[in-house]
Amino acid sequence: MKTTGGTDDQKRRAAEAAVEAVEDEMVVGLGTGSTAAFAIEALGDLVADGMDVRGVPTSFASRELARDCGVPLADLDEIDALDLAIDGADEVADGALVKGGGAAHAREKVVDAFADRFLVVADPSKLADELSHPVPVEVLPDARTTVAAAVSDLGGDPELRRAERKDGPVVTDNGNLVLDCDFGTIDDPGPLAASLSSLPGVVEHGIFAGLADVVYVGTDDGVDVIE
Ligand code: ABF
Repeated sequence: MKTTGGTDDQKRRAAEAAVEAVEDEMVVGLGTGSTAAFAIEALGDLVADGMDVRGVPTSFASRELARDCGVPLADLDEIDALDLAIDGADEVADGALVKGGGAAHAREKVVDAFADRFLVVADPSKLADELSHPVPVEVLPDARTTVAAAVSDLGGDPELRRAERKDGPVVTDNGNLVLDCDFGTIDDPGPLAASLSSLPGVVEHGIFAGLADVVYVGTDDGVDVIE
């Protein structure tokens, strides 16, 4: 699935602007995806300069990158508080997000929601007037057909996410499957989010409504900050 249309420079600018909010002794949620990766690298630079920071990864990929960048890690269940989370998005509209292009949205939502402040890093291709990106829904493998039927009843068009380079479905870090559910334009994300959450077999969906505190949008010559 295509997760981005922005340039690396745009993503790096957004990520580095968000990392300016990091202070000594903070615990920081580490997002997943190519934009959040630039934030992890910038955090590694701060650690190399002597800052005392720990990161809580949202995926196997962000854990591995943080290790490579020298960012000390903590697990969510061993910390009392999380100062910041810095994470990407597939689409941003009026403060609401669709996430899950990296199939990491279940852990991302736990970490991003727990953080005192959730900073979104994005490029201009992610901005929209209304959400319309297909909503990733992580499902227990056995619930794939029942959830797909329920999504259809809600007006969505579910499609099992398949691995690009392998024959078979994408399997999440949690051992589950992902249904990408096209609802067309989502006029009001809150009620749809609640409906999806209520379906038996749904582990988590990619609508993040009311969670983001700030959106940093990297452009060709700077960063737009949306609060
Ligand atoms: C993760 O990575 C996802 O929730 C989101 O889907 C995706 C964004 O990736 P990128 O920054 O590469 O566009 O944050």
